Amino acid sequence: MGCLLDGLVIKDQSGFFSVEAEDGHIYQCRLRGRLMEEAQSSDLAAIGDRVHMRILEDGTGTIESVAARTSTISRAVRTEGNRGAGGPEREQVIIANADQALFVFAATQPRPNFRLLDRFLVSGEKADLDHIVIVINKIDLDKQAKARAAFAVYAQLGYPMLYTCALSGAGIAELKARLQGRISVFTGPSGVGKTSLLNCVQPGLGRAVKQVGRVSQEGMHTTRDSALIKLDVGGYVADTPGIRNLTVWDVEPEELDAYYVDIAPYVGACRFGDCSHRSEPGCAVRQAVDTNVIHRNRYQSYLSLREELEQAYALH
Ligand SMILES: Nc1nc2c(ncn2[C@@H]2O[C@H](COP(=O)(O)OP(=O)(O)O)[C@@H](O)[C@H]2O)c(=O)[nH]1
Ligand SMILES: [Mg+2]
Ligand SMILES: [Zn+2]
Repeated sequence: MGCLLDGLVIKDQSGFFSVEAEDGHIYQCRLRGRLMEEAQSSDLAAIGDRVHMRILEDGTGTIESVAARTSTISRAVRTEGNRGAGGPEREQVIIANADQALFVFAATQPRPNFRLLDRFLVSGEKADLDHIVIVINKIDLDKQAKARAAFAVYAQLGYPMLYTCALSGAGIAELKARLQGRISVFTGPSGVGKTSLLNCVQPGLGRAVKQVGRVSQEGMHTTRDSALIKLDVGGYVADTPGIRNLTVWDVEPEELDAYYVDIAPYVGACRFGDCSHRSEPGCAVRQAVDTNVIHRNRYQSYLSLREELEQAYALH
């Protein structure tokens, strides 16, 4: 009844999957019926998934099983039919098995938004990615190395930093080496030079990875199609509308401290197990802030994001 092959899901068009077999051939696949029924609370297959497919006589395939994921970037979405008003949430998997995320900011023009970077980092930590890289582009505009100084706190946290210039090609070899052989998420605010950088890595790559969310004139997402774009050097870059608006709404307020890598080590030393690190006595996190072991800006960022998450949860 048809041969079984292993493959990688490289495209998801509203439930029609393109699966790349190990020999490079791409099969159009659907989920096997029984798998569809199980796909209620979370997406059963997503780009990046390693699957087992059965090849049918007409050359298409059915996805028979999906391998356990090493990482999942997802977001909570309202179940359809409720028009976003109440109803249970389901998990929408944006990408499975991503090896790394590269968060791109400009040294200036636009000025770096560190709160947004912190949100990205929380998402990356929550997804349990192997590598989280910060890319600072437009270093040609950073004449006095002000941006480098402002980002220094993130270098101290241990995140790999890449300094690039899409105009001169500075740092591109390093970027390419980072992307090689991995499944990467490449995202950041608009105007920072993502498209330019990708075009430096590989001609035409910037066009292939649009990252625009494909929003129609009415402001509605017309599709949530997503794909993995293959790199000449090996590896893939994700092109998925969900990534651009990577939010942290599926992070519960109480777990947020675990995703601030500078705060997390102190949480266990707080007097109260459920310490929010705001005003409780015996808070080890606040003590670390007072002794400048945790950067004050990061602590403020944690507080404001926690506040936002609490308000969002209170609404449900
Ligand atoms: N000075 C300078 N400008 C850059 C650099 N990279 C991109 N740009 C410019 O920044 C603008 C936005 O770039 P683009 O790649 O479209 O950004 P995206 O929105 O992140 O994809 C364009 O005008 C680019 O020419 C850089 O390294 N240095
Ligand atoms: Mg762009
Ligand atoms: Zn505390």
